[in-house]
Amino acid sequence: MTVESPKEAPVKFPSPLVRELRGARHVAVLTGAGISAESGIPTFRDAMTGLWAKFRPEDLATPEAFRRDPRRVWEWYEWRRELVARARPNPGHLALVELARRVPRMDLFTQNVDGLHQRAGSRDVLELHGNITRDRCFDNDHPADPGSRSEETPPRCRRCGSFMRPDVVWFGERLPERELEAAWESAARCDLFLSVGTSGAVQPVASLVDLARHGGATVVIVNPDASVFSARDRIVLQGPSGRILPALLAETWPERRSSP
Ligand code: BJW
Repeated sequence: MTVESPKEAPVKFPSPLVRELRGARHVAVLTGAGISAESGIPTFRDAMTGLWAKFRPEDLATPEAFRRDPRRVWEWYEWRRELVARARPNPGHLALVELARRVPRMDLFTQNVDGLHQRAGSRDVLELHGNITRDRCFDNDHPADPGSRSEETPPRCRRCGSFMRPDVVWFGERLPERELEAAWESAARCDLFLSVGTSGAVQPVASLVDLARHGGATVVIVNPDASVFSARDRIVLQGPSGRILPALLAETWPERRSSP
């Protein structure tokens, strides 16, 4: 079933979804760039506004690109860091903080590197692709010296002299083991899996939704773009997450408006 959400009309959800969410013991949530779009952070693959509308990923988000032109890659990330620093969590991020209070167990794993879930108040967020606000060195993964950056662009590691780079996962790099294992375990065991604002184009994270389906979870997809929905998806909520998620919570727990 598909729920479409025209811009201003109130969103109505199928009652089986509301019942399943209300009764869920373990909810797993996967987020992608779309959840931060309403905070003003461009997604990667949206045709006109996406971060890669002007650049090819292999020119910027690979170790080879960094080796080829470290200054160019570093400056792209510095520009994005400024966007992130100015951004604020939106109602979609805040709804997930609230959802975690409503269900016995909720695991939140994100592909985003912007830290907006944590700034909204979510705890124990599993960052599968790292965090753009941190640096580590290219050759040895030494963390950045909290004191000061060296003057060069990119700055140099104080310990080994190699270039610093953002602490994110580029194409061809391994995802952090602890986070990936936890996400795998959660997707396989949850009873409801919520996928929010991701195109599902990037592995291995894209496989989590299949894992959840095979494990018997109810899979719910939230995205304004119908092309990401698969025929296997029983419940799709078409619209921006900053609108859909708060409305879903309000309908599932109507009593929460009057609770302190
Ligand atoms: C809204 C909205 C609104 C808009 N509300 N929604 C198997 C098959 C084929 C290839 C591979 C494979 N396994 C691995 C690969 C290779 C590769 C890969 O997946 N390639 C594909 C392109 C085919 N994967 C890797 O290389 C990964 N590493 C790996 O597998 O290592 C193995 C290994 C083993 C042993 C030794 C060494 C290695 C690493 C992947 C790293 C991805 N990194 C990036 C960059 C991070 C740093 C940075 O930020 O710069 O992560 S790429 C980029 O894509 C970023 C994102 O996290 C990721 C996913 O994108 P996301 O979040 O889905 O964004 P979009 O833009 O695609 O979609 C946004 C969605 O939001 C859209 O659908 C909109 O409609 C929607 N939206 N507004 C809700 N308001």
